[in-house]
Amino acid sequence: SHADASVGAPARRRALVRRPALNLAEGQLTHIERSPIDLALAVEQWRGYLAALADEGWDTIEVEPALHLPDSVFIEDAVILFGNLAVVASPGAPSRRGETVAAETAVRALGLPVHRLELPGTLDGGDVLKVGRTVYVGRSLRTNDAGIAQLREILAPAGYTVLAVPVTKVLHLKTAVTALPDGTVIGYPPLVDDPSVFPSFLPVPEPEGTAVVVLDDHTVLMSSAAPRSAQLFAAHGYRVVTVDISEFEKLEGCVTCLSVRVR
Ligand code: CIR
Repeated sequence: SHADASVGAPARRRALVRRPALNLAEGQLTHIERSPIDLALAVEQWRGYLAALADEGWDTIEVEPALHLPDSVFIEDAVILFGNLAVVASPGAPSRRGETVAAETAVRALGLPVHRLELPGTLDGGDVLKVGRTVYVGRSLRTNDAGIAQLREILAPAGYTVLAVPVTKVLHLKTAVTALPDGTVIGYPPLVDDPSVFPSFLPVPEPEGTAVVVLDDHTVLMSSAAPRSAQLFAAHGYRVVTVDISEFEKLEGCVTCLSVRVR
């Protein structure tokens, strides 16, 4: 017999990421005022985000960079995974439509079955919140009814229920709400249109505290800009990993949009 080095080592998981564009500072803004972006700092923060994922057992796979598509770093908007099913988005902002080509190539390279949403339907991945087999989709400035209907048709055979929810106060549904590992939906109440659509809702005290990436059943990744929300999650028994993503927050981005987790 021989020693097996993999025994006892937890399997590493994977996430898609995309390096920031050179013209990141020209990214879309809808609800906040433009403030100067430090590109070097943004790249450093992006590397810090990758390092935090790596420390937590996640390997990152780089989607081919799109150095002149300013919002391409927000890869979550371009492709959505449901188990091993991939859905290529139909970006609501014309400036972002070029982002899906390489995102599709990346999920095909993973060997996943791929579906594609088509215009006139629009849907951004940031509007999609999965909680078990329920998929909440924000009806927003980026995501329309036709996009939601296409997604519902794709997901029905896989046993997912798609529920459209209103989003008027923020860019994307996941700017307002995400979910803890146990399925509790969290959100900063002034930004949430209708918290009553979620069976279990926990208010957080800061706008940057609404976004968590579930790293495992006990651990979440979140912005360092929301320390009181981090304390709240710790009080609920979670281990919290924080990253500084200030340059991306200035562009209405958050921790979730910087990667697509392959589960
Ligand atoms: C945009 O307006 O499209 C980008 N500046 C921000 C996208 C953030 N993505 C997300 O919340 N999923």
